[in-house]
Amino acid sequence: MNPDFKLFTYFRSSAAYRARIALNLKGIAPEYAFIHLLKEGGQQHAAGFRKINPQELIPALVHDGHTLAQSLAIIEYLDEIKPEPALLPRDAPGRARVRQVAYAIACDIHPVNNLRVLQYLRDSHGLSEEERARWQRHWISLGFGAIETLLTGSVETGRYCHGDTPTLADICLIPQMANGRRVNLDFTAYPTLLRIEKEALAHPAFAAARPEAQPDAE
Ligand SMILES: N[C@@H](CCC(=O)N[C@@H](CS)C(=O)NCC(=O)O)C(=O)O
Repeated sequence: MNPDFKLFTYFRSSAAYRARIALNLKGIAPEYAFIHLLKEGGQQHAAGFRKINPQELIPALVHDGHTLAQSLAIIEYLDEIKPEPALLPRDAPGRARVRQVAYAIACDIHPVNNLRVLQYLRDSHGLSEEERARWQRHWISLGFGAIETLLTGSVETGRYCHGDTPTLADICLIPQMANGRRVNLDFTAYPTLLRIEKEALAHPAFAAARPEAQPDAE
């Protein structure tokens, strides 16, 4: 364990899953602080955690006197303080392409399916569990359809989303695919995503970051 790094995480959180993959790829084994998103009305809303992240979202990372939140900011921070292995390509068009995939997931798919959104749909609009799952499938499939087209049509796609090594794009993709599986998304239309997922989950850094491999898994 590397006690210089402390990650606030929850096994089922796909944003925390991104941070866990990045830490594993960098060979950093942080101390974990587990924040249960459902127990006690959601431990992310407790006063103690609000001081860590006023957004009341995980992940958060404490390192070297800095308290960071937002998974992509955390991952780029890790990439800057420990540049190898690089999580972004060296060339500007490559970096833009990797970020395009990452943001399509982190900015467009994930936010509308977040726990607090689903709780609002339940509490203020009376949506049932199945209606909320259908909502999630709708937004995930819309995003995955575009990403599948982008990746399949590009010579820059390799064993991973960009070339033959994991990047920020894969770090966002694999957790989002896990979320899709939780709501029984049909993956038939995404053969390239499935191929990349298989490749990634054979990588120890991704395998060790899976929700079911976490100490707080239920
Ligand atoms: N854009 C943020 C999203 C963070 C986020 O939404 N985390 C979720 C778990 S995946 C969360 O903490 N949800 C708690 C809630 O909705 O109350 C990031 O990338 O870190």
